[in-house]
Amino acid sequence: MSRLILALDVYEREDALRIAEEVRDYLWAIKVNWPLILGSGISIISELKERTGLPIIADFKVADIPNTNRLIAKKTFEAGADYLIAHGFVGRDSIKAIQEEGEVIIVVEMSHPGAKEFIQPTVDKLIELANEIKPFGIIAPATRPERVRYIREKVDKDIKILTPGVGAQGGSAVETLKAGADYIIVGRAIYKSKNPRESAKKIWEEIENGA
Ligand code: NUP
Repeated sequence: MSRLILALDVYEREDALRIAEEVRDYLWAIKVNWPLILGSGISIISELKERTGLPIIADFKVADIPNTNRLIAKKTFEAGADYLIAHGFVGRDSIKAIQEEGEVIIVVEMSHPGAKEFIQPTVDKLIELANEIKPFGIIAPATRPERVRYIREKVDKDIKILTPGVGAQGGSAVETLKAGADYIIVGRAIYKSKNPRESAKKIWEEIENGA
């Protein structure tokens, strides 16, 4: 099974469906984020699922009180999403409210430079939270393989590590997998490519050969 996740951050429905169909053979799942939902509506989730047969991860980075998190999660899972990404810093109760509706993925450390300001100092506590409430997975930065290694050592083995930051943000798929990541998330390096299928294939091959 593939370990590549496509971050499909385009606005238009037609672009999203075309790219998804072109690259689906090399993917484990498709991640949708606000740009696509705001551009094409929530129904794009079920359309992508029907066209590709792949799991859909809703990257909404939910960060609210338990009741609002629950209301958001209900609609997201009803729309066909298989996983919902949420921030852990809002606390256990907010995450548990999502878990009552479906599978959650918690952000433990983000991939951009600004993550060093507030998120990185909190990582140990977010790992503790993950180990306690056992989400499907956590997000860790492919831009910092040494941090993926650190997080992998501390987080329970059965919790998957999903890592954005490969390609456009400068991270390497092979280095990130060596550090202990389970899945590689790639957006622009695939959907902005002149030939998305070729680009996805190349990254897939890197993952298969180098990991
Ligand atoms: O820490 C994170 N970094 C990150 O890039 C957490 C994320 N969810 N993402 C998302 O992954 C980001 O919003 C985008 O959807 C994708 C990376 O896209 P790209 O940099 O490969 O284009």
